[in-house]
Amino acid sequence: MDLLGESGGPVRIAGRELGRDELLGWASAVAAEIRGADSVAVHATATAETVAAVVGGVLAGVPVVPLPPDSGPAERAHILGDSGASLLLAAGDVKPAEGEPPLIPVDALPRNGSTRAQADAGDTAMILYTSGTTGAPKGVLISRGAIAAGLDALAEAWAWTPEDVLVHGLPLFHVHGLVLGVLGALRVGSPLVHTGRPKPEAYAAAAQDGGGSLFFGVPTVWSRTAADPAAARALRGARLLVSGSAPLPVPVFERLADLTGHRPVERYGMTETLITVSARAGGDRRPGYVGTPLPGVETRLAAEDGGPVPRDGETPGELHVRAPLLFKGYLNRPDATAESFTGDGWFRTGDIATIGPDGWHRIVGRASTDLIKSGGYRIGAGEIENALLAHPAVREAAVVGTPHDDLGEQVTAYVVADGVGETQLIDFVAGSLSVHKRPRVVHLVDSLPRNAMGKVVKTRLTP
Ligand code: MCA
Ligand code: AMP
Repeated sequence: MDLLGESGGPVRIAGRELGRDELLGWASAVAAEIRGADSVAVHATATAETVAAVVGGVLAGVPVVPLPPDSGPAERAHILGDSGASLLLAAGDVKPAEGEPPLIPVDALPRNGSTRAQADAGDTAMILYTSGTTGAPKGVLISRGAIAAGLDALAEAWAWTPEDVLVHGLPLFHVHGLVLGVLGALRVGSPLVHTGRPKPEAYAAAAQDGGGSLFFGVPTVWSRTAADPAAARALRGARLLVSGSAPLPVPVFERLADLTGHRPVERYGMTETLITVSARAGGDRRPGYVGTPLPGVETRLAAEDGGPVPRDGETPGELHVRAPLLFKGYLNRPDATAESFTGDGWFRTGDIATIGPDGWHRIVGRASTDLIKSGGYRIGAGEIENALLAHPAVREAAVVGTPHDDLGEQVTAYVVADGVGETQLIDFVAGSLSVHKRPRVVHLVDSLPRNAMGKVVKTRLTP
């Protein structure tokens, strides 16, 4: 099955513009290099090389494993080792570390390839690494069919057509920036302007000079835009502003609506489920609500004992979803895959929601304090605790998300340690994990609050 649409506009990224034919010719040359591989890793900078490499994987029918380019050595080694990727696709100036797969220098490949392989809807297109509450990130297996179904549902919900010009500056190693933001444009056929980073002034310039009509951002991007009236006003000519990956604060929704003249469309999803719930281009948009299920998606709420929860718009429960766009499972983790589904086949999102009689969903929180959302990034407390505990001076560590005006939540660590300072610990974590996983705040404390079983009670953590 084909993931890409039959025709489409150019991709502009990092100051380069690739026409459709040039992109497909280049990606086909990548496909010729990787054909038959079990999976390939892509050093996923926001560049044309990344787009060509990912599309090359799609054309070759080879699963792509995007590597966050700033991931520290421990995280990178885990992703490469766990995925078993046999090749690394990157620009030629990237030097693989010892033990890493051999490099295919994407920039050195010709732009006139023609390799295409047959692939089925059930074949894995992407393996996206995402954090759980404990341990190292898990590889989420996403099929071609799920991506196609997810993108088609969004195109319908947002009236997204080749007439749109999609603009965003999100990272190319998550569902938001890569699946929606690159494959979405290539499937729908709309031109894409990637702004490098998602800065308000870059969005404003793309609206005015690039004809941008459809804009994607995480709430941090929209809150920064709302704080920059000149940039926000430049978006008045847009068609649709879409927010997702984390809760959009109501005051940001309202300020953005005042300045841009657009009530943003909010949508909710996960790496494991793609986007499942959204407001519609042609319908109502309500601050604080993420909309109604996309075509083909079923949702329900479950109480703590698994029992049903009324759809009264008030009673919260854990959100469960069932849909053709769900993931195939976690790579090498049948136990974790089984645990994430109920006995009757629904995926447990771990998010707490309400559903109104009219079907509108509101996300009110998460079941676990151990998953943090900072700037739209999903961060597992356990992974950071383990990184801190690797420091010889650290005896105990507990990590939580605390409110942050710009990022939604910030990573905050409580640490029992001897003779080490806060900054040293932040730098130590930065030495093994990605930039956004570094604690912003470290509290050195004498002890951690524990219950009778000896388990840390995170709700009782205070500086
Ligand atoms: C960061 N910095 C730090 C620390 N952390 N410095 C000291 N201590 C720390 N602990 C540095 C950074 O390196 C950066 O430096 C500077 O502080 C500012 O960082 P930050 O505040 O994080 O801002 P930013 O770099 O501008 O990033 C904000 C961002 C980013 C652009 C919104 O968080 C982002 O791209 N988020 C998108 C995440 C995303 O795509 N999620 C989708 C997941 P310097 O300036 O020197 O670099 S997919 C998903 O969720 C689903 C499916 C869905 O629903 O979409
Ligand atoms: P990730 O797997 O990185 O995509 O993170 C998925 C998580 O992001 C979900 O489980 C939610 O907790 C959160 N999330 C995504 N979109 C929204 C939204 N619109 N409102 C609130 N939370 C969201």
